[in-house]
Amino acid sequence: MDYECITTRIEGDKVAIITLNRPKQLNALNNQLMDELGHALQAFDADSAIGCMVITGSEKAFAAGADITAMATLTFAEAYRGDFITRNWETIRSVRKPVIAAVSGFALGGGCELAMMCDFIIASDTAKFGQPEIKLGVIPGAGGTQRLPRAVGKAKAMDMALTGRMMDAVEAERAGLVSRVVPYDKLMDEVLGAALMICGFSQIATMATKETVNRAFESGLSDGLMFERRLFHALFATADQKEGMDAFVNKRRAEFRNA
Ligand code: CO8
Repeated sequence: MDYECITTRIEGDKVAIITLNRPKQLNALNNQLMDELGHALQAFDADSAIGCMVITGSEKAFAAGADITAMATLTFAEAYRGDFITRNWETIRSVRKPVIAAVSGFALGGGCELAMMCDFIIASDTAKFGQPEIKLGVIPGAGGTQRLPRAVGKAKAMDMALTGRMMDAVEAERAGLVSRVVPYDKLMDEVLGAALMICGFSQIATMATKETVNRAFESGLSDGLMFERRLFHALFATADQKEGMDAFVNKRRAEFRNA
C-alpha cells in the first residue's frame, strides 16, 4: 500500500517509526490517515523482525485532532452509518507489540486520544495536550472521556474536557499522562532508546506485559491478578524464560530468541 498521509521507516532493523504527515493541517486525522495508520501498524505487528513501533508527528503537531473540515457538515445519519473515523481505531487496539507515542507540539482532541491509545507517551517539552471538542459543540469521541480520567483522574479530565484548556508537558507528566519529558531535540533519541531496549527483551514477554497491563483497565483487581498469575506461569513454558534466568545466574548477557 502506498501511503500519502503517513511515512514509515525502520530504525536499528527493529523499530518501526510511523510519522503522521499532513503538515498543512497539523496532522489532522481523517479516514485516509487512519486507514493508512491501521494498515502500517498491522503490517509491522505481523513482521517478526519488528519489536516495537513508534507513532510520531512533526515538531509543531503530533495531531491537532480529527479533521474538522471533513466532519463539519456531517449529518447524524452519515456519522452513525459510517462510524465516523473511530471505526479505524479498533485496529490500533488490536496491535500486540508495544507502541510508543512520541509527542511534540499539539496533541488535541483525536490527537490526544491517539496518543493515549499508544502504550505510553514520551513527550517533548513543547507538547500540549487537550480535549477541546467542547469548543466545537461536541464531546471527545475516540476515548477521551474514558482514557483521560483513567490516566489523570476525574478532576483534571473534567477540567480539560469541560473547559477545553490545554495541558503543557510538565503538567502532563506530573498528572501521569506522559511517562517522560525531554527537550525537543532529544525526543527521537529518547524514544528510540526506549524502543530498542524493549526490542532487546523477549518479544513474548513484552507482548504478555502489554496484554496484562491493559487488562488492568478492563477487569476488577482479582480477575486482573489471576490473569497476571496465569500468564506469569505460562511464560515458564518459553525458551526465553530459561535463557533470561540462566543468563542472570551465570552472569552473562541474555540472548532472547522470541521462543
Ligand atoms: N482539522 C482540520 N484542520 C486543522 C485542524 C483540525 N483539527 N487543526 C488545525 N487545522 C488547520 C487549520 O485550519 C490551518 O489551516 P489553514 O492554514 O488552511 O488555515 C492549519 O491547520 C494551521 O492551523 P492554525 O493556523 O490554526 O495554527 P495555530 O498555530 O494558530 O493554532 C491550533 C494551532 C491551536 C492547534 C489550532 O489549529 C486549533 O485549535 N485546531 C483545532 C484543534 C481542535 O479543535 N481539535 C479537536 C478536533 S475534534 C476531534 O478531534 C474529535 C475527535 C473525535 C473522534 C474522532 C476520531 C479522530
